[in-house]
Amino acid sequence: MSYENIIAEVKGNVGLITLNRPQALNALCAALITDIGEALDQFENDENIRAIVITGSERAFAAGADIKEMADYDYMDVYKNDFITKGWTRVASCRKPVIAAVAGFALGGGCELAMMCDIILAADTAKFGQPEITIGTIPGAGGTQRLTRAIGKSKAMEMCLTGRMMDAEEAERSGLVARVVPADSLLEEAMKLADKIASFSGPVSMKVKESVSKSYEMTLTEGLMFERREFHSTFALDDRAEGMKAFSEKRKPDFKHR
Ligand code: CO8
Repeated sequence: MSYENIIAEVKGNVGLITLNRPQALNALCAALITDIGEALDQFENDENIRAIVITGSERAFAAGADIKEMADYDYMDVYKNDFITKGWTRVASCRKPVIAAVAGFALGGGCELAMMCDIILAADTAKFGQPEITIGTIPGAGGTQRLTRAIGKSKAMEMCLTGRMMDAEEAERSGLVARVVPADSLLEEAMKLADKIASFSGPVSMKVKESVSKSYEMTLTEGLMFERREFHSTFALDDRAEGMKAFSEKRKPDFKHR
């Protein structure tokens, strides 16, 4: 499958999307967002894919929405078309686990794209920021919401109100990223992580993703009930029976992803 703005590849049981607009530091033009959505559709429809990695280049994961593309929009253009919502929500609505492997700049929409993923793995060169205020606008795809939930109000306010960038070490300390790795092993580490996830039962990892994601949306009581019902539902899976049987028989489980 070939795209203009991304490279989409299948590597074993992992779908890999590499943002590929080097001339614009992977700025997220509308066509690139459409490409990501189509690649995710393909990966979600492929039974053999059980984890997805989204990455950029050494220099930039993505330097934000394409400022040159949006510069001439007026209010009615963005309001009538519900600019941003279309296409963008595709990443957050993906049911399979998605890892963002971030090196270099993850700014504005780039930081928001990373935060729509389930796990952020950062190279030691990564820089996160919401610089929209410096160009007279505000984050529009989750920067004021997901960043605040990830790192807390004070730091999120500081970043969104000043546009300051956070380096990888601070991002890990603040809970924005899962782990920092040397830049030259970022993709290898991300693929290892994705392979590990893909080695487990596909429907079970989807249930884990759905349950953890619900913790953002529900009260604790509702979330605990949701989790318990999902836990109960795993008892309908062949993979749950196989996993527990294999443990008793001291062997590796042979998951069939059903
Ligand atoms: N949009 C369009 N082009 C960009 C962008 C961008 N966001 N970022 C970089 N580029 C282009 C530059 O214009 C330049 O192109 P050219 O060579 O033709 O002049 C090329 O990429 C290289 O960039 P620089 O020369 O500026 O490289 P530097 O290393 O000097 O600087 C920076 C790197 C600091 C990343 C700098 O490019 C920069 O500040 N970029 C803009 C960052 C920014 O403000 N991002 C937020 C954008 S607004 C946003 O994301 C709102 C999100 C809303 C949700 C998403 C809706 C789609």
